Amino acid sequence: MKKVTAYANANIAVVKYWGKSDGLLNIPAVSSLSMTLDGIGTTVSISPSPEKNHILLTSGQPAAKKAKDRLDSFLEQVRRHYAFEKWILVKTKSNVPYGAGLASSAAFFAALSVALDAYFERGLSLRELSKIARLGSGSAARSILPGFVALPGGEIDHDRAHAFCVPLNPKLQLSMIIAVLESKEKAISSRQAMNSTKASSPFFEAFVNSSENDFQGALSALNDGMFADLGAIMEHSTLKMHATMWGAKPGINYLSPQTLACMNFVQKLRADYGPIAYFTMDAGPNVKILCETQHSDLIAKALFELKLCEDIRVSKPGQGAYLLDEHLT
Ligand code: 2P0
Repeated sequence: MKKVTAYANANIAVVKYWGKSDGLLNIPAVSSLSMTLDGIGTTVSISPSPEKNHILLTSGQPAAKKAKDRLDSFLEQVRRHYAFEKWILVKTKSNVPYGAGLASSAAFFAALSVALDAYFERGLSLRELSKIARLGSGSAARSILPGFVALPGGEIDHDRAHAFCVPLNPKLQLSMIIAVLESKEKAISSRQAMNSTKASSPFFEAFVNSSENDFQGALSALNDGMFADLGAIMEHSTLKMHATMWGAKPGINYLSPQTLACMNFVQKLRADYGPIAYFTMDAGPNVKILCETQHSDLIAKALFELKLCEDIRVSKPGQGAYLLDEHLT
């Protein structure tokens, strides 16, 4: 029986994607920039389905209806662009908590796209794979690629909305510390929250209009090796994104008291030691801290001593999505 397996790392946005310019094609309203993590991600195996429908097993168990419906609509979309006829069994296993703002859907759809390509023997380019992954999840388009990755957004079509690798000045040796404060699934999905923000927040237009400046600034900071500039842009983009959500009707809040305590911790680090660490948060309370690798162990240790975290992971820039020889059972 034919089996294909792929793995993709999660990624964390430095310049945030929030809102879509095209909901059907899942094209982001703004350009975004992320770091692909190392060793934090999802494996996906594909084999023929024994039934006349697709099947999704998560860690060996039938997936929740919401996840299965999302898989079905993704496969339907993919079929429209890259025709295929078969029913498939998708098995997935992740070391990222699902739906907790830790980019689990990015890793899943990136791995699934690479696995589908191999399963149907298409030999698609990374550019095409990124476009397919984007149909599943905007952030997944970035997890196809390694290191620092950009995804253009705005009024662009399907062909142009693919990720590309961003050159990094070799003097920048960066790490991301993941402070897992809560690993339970969020009450409102990013997709719902984005759509509601776009429809009702008076701040959304300002977020979109000011994002290109953040994006260009981050590209320059990476190219010029300016860590403090990159970190400041990341915090600015993050806080604007959350402020935009707070302005939705009803307001959307993903942050918790522990999130604010972590943000204060990072600000205190800078007050005491200079520009060594910057925070970002996604669609959940968990905090990610960007730092230079030389400081990552000390910062992680100080964070641990705060006793706020369920788990702390430290990650360097990781590889793009790739095929594996071993399959999920
Ligand atoms: C990002 N996030 O740039 C932003 C920042 C969360 C906050 O992309 O609707 O799962 O599937 O395209 O990619 C999370 O949203 O949303 C996300 P869809 P996605 O990483």
